[in-house]
Amino acid sequence: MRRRIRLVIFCCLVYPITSSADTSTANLYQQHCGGCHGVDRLGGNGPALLPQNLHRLKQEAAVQVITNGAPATQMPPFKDKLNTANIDALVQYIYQPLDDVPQWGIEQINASHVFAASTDGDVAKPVFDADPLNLFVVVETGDHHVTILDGDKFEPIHRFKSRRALHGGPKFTSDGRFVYFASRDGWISKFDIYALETVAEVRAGINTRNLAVSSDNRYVMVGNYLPHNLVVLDANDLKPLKIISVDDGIDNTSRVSAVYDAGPRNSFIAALKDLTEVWEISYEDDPPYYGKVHDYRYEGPPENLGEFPVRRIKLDDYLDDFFFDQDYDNLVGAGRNAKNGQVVNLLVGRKIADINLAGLPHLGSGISWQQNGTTLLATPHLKEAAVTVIDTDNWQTIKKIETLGPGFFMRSHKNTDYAWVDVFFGPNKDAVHIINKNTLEIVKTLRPQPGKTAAHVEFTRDGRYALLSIWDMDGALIVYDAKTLQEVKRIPMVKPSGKYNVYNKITKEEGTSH
Ligand code: DHE
Repeated sequence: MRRRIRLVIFCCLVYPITSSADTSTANLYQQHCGGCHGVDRLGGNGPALLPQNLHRLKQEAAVQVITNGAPATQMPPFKDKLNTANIDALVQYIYQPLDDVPQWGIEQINASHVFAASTDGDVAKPVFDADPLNLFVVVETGDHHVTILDGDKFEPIHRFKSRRALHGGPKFTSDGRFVYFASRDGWISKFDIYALETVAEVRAGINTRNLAVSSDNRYVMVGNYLPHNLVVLDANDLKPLKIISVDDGIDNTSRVSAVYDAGPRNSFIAALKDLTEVWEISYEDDPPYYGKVHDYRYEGPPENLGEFPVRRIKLDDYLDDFFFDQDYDNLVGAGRNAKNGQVVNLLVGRKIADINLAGLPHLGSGISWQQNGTTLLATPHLKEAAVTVIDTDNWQTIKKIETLGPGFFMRSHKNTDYAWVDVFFGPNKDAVHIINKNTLEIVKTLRPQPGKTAAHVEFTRDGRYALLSIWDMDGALIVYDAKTLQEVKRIPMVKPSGKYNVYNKITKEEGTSH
């Protein structure tokens, strides 16, 4: 019988270690794993380690991950610190169910909610002089801060403490005034850029993937690893409106891999980890009929029961990672262990093509541009030293550009001839390639700070400058002239991860993530 969301007290989120585990393994876990995966196994910088979140990973594979690390993640190898018996014991430990599975329902979300109503909308215009649409929001993961940077003068105008471990791109309201952040431990924060103040916060999950904001600025949707659900928040005050449990209506639940706004369709699209399905959730007032909706799936005020219906698009394989084409008609993505990528057409609701995309793109890493009347898509790979370029007319790979190593991020802008791609992993992590979008050749490889990871580029609103991060506690944001490729300025920052230009984000510029 389906388990309804139950209430539990907050302390079980902090100390629910299994009583059955022997103390020495529990100590090992705390010593080596708890710092990232949570002392309670509920996730932190790393994902939650519970049987219900691990069922796609066989136990032998888990032994390999602990021994050798997980490619393309922050998971290091432990083979020099732990012997085989220790690793086996840890695997047994993380596949043990917790005595009490923590729940995070409407009641807990409401109890976590903070809303500073007095600062919301009181300020009619920005409290600073800079162009509010050419600001950069820079996430500094090194000390959990965010910097608001003037994109004309390249000077910080404000810096504030964020929640721990923000991950994924912050999302903006369509006028660029408000920005929303998600932390890996479920905190959603809304920041007023005009007033330079955080106006609302809520904890929407225990272990969260990311958030999306509806194009009509009314809703925020949060995708969670734990619980297995999607949470709809009111975008104004971040109050929870509805929880949508992610399940197949029979017995299987799923983690959410990521959720995105598909503005032209007035819907959110969610990629799932444990079901071979993609979900579309309409946010229209008069939503389309997607078929019978199971009432048990929802928690929230009764008046929201019929809203946010789910369309389940069934696939042959998992779709862990995807990006949209520029029209939002197609999803292009791949499963974590898939041999091929797939194109899912949202109009007809099924896979329409297989594509040669085996090396796993990082979510949101794909960009597009026009060439000779066709739209090209390009993405780096987490498992392959290459950038794949695809012609979207026929979904054929027209070129694999060899790089010095697997990469995380690729960025461009319609006003530049170049696309920038990092080499995030391996001995060349300090290298960044610059690719000519017309010839599809690497024209230059920069090494801005030898030995230090250089990654994630974002352009100014006019595309004249490219800003690149040095991912180090003693790091920097480096501003390049996007035409001459010469360094213009270096701004010290504490491990700046992503940076997001307000104008490029709200106009859905083709060279950046949406
Ligand atoms: Fe990310 C975006 C998933 C590891 C930094 N990453 C995203 C998004 C997803 C995702 C779902 C899109 C969310 C959005 O913008 O709405 N990331 C994953 C993974 O599955 C993976 C491989 C393993 C994991 O730990 O979850 C992973 N990501 C990392 C890192 O190790 C990085 C480099 C450092 C960190 O902060 O954890 C990292 N991811 C980022 C950044 C973005 C991102 C900076 C936003 C890019 C953008 O320009 O939009």
